[in-house]
Amino acid sequence: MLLEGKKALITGVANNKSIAYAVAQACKEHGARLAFSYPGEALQKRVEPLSEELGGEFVVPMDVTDSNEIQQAADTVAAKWGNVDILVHAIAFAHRDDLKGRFIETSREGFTTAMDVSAYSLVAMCQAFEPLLNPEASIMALTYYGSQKVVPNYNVMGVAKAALEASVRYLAVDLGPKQVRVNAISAGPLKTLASSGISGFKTILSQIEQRAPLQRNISQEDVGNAAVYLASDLARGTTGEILYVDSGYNIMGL
Ligand code: NAD
Ligand code: 0WE
Repeated sequence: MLLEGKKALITGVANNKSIAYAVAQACKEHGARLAFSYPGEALQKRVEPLSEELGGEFVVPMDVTDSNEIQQAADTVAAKWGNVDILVHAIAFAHRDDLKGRFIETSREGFTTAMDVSAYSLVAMCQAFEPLLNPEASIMALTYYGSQKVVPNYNVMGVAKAALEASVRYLAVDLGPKQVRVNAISAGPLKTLASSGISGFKTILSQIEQRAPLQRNISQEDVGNAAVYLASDLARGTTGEILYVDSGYNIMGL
């Protein structure tokens, strides 16, 4: 088992379609021990039963816009486990109105919100959890191709994901001397809570089927398996990397 006894804190589980849920499931299958974070009481009611289902050991509140809450979550993990091997960042948020229409109309507040929740939060988490990270720990974030090329309507989230990916590289350098690795998985489009109600999402899915080398969309399980690889010692030579799990779509020029 690739992750035998490794302790994984999973953020971003909202329901059983969440990418984080598939990552947790795959880590569990490979022997990892799990804990889950959630932002606010509304999500607690959703996360607790899913944690039970996956054999999670505890759940902890962590709204990433609140530095105190991130520190308290790190303190809880320190008290429960003493240290941690795997951190999964699967968090993004922009105002719904900012995910349509012209990017040029993004407000200062909308830009700040998207950057804070979707990019800075990885830095804040690494800061708070640094003292708990075991040697050879693996940190990973979820990103999307809209950081590299313009995807209609992804708008301010594309900018936030570009900042997230650059943060992965700078964090990899800071944590490298401890043999802690920081990477991101750039996942192809998936039906989740975060993609529901996005105008043009079905068109994006059908473009992948038509244009991607593998001529199919990816599954949550595909991302879970890639996450197991990055979390495991098989990837001990890889840090600061963006691993595309997108049926090869990103390599195409036309
Ligand atoms: P999801 O809605 O299941 O997960 C998003 C999570 O972000 C939710 O669990 C939500 O609670 C959490 N979140 C939002 N604001 C938060 C805050 N302030 N503090 C803590 N948590 C907060 O959707 P998903 O598609 O599984 O998204 C997970 C990650 O995958 C995101 O980073 C997203 O950008 C990325 N991603 C998604 C797709 C896709 O097509 N669905 C593709 C590539 C990357
Ligand atoms: O990262 C994402 C989704 C991020 C997201 C989604 C929402 C919807 C609900 C961030 N904030 C919010 N805020 C809400 O109120 N993806 C990669 C999925 C996604 O979202 C898109 C996409 C794709 C793909 C938005 C526009 C165009 C394509």
